[in-house]
Amino acid sequence: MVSIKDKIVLITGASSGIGAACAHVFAREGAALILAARRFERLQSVAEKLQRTFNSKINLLKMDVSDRTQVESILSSLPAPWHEVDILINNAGLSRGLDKLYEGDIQDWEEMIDTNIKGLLYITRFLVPGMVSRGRGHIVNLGSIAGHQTYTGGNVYCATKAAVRALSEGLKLDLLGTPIRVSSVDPGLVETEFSQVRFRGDNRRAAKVYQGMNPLTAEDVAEIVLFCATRPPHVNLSEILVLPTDQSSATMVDRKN
Ligand code: 8X3
Repeated sequence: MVSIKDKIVLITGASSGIGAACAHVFAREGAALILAARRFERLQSVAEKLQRTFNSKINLLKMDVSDRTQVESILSSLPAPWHEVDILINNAGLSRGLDKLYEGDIQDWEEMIDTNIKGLLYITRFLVPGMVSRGRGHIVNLGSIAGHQTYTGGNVYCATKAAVRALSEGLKLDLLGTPIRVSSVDPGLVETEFSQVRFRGDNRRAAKVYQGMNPLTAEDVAEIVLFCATRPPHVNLSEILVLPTDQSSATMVDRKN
């Protein structure tokens, strides 16, 4: 395992779920964190806990990745040395609804496309040139099994994750000849607020997604992100599809009740 102590790690969507779990494991390994999210109070409570436990250096950004002007102005005002991001974890993302495409809510589509694709692009476009000029860096994108297999009602969400997959591949191609690494970590069912967000707070419907099966936890995924980031410099884990043992495809899930 290569040390990431004092490396600067920027995590989007860090106020909860996989983002907050990544913050925890990277703080545990001694990284300096830039945590970004829209929900600033939740971000503060994540940061306070990490500072208490690991005495971490943390910079918080109240940022909506889908707002290009905001992304550019906030990232350009990062003080030295914080702007020298070593590891970018593009985690911010969401799903909205499971409607048939021809009945879908266009506002839901905009939100998913703006966050999952355009948000990832804005941050990446801003930070990767610095990585190239410094000759070091790693981008880890959070994809999904939904980018590999489309499921009923998944239409636009699946399309955004297929786009993330294509963007990870495209970025790796474009960075060939540099030492910058690109990884895509693509989980199946992970029990986070993901389904509550998808179903807009319908907790019963959200709970059914994980009913009778043993889903991944945010921590399971965060440890895999850390594993990608701590390989020797010549090792690029390009794509990792990670499923719960109780899941074998986007739609095949073994439920005990
Ligand atoms: C989250 C996994 O299967 O609910 O991206 O789309 S799934």
